[in-house]
Amino acid sequence: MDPLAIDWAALKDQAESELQAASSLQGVEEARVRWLGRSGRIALALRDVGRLPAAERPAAGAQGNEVRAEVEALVSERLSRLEAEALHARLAAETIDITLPGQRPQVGHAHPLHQVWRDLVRIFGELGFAVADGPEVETDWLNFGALNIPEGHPTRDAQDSFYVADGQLLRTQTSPVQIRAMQALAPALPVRVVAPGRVYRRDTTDATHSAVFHQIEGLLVDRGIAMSHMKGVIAEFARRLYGPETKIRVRPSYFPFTEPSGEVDVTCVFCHGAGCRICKGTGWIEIMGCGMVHPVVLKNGGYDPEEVSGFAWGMGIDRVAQLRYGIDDLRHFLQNDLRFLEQF
Ligand code: 2NM
Repeated sequence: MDPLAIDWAALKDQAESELQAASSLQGVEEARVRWLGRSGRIALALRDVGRLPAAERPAAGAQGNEVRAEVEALVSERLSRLEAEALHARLAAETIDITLPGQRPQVGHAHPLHQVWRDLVRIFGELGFAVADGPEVETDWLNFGALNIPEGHPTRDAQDSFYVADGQLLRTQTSPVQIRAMQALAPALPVRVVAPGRVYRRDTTDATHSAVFHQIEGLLVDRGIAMSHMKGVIAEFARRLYGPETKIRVRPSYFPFTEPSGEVDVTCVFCHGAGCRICKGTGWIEIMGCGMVHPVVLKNGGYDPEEVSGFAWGMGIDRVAQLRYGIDDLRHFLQNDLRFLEQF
């Protein structure tokens, strides 16, 4: 072979094998510069074409241009292959396994006492009673006086109240809310409210007593209200709370703000009246106190006891919750121990 002849086929083979060996985009770029750059192997070889005998130049030049086009094509082919491989690798690496269990968010729930609170409010709501509320720090007058509990009355001693200042105290019952409701509504009729809430009495805390507990009291005032209405409402409430077979009985009792007054028992929710440990063999469980609103209380609420009458009742929310969940110690409800609370 002519010592000046250019072996284009060999150049092309060498370029091809270097490009095949380039395994990264950077490697291909380096090979491109090496072969196709301004002083790359192909440019240099094309320069050599000028030193060939004139007769050989056109063919050698044409062959050189062809090889350059082929190497250019090889470069772009190699680039797109490597780009495709990189994309596939990325897609494989970024795959998420949708069958893996996710991380569940921790969802909280209402305190067991509040679950019972909401149930009771819902049932009375279905029976037509609106919710009323009032402050936990009350005046002596609304907590006691207006409710027919004058100074010196033994009921005051029994509640051994927490007085704060200026004749104010932590309410010992939610009844002052009922007085407030009457005063706000009078002379409109009917008054049909329940007052759920936290109350305070200076009790020595033990399994069955707490200085802080919860009550829901109800009040209905209208013309011509009799005890039969009271028993009907309470019986329906008991059926909705404990089931359609539930019966009630009302025993005589005493409250300063009602006359007559009664205690309401329901047939035992555990033995249905047969007698068990929970009802101490009686078949009955006490759930609330009730009575016909005392004329003095109606007057303090802004109503004329000659014109209207009403009934009221009060029950302990904590006690309903204790019965429902079988809790033997009231203090569990107040200690905020998650091991306890998470069970409800
Ligand atoms: C009870 C029992 C009986 C009661 C009375 C009143 C008011 F304000 F109307 F006079 N509110 N709640 C009442 C009656 C509460 O709790 C054992």
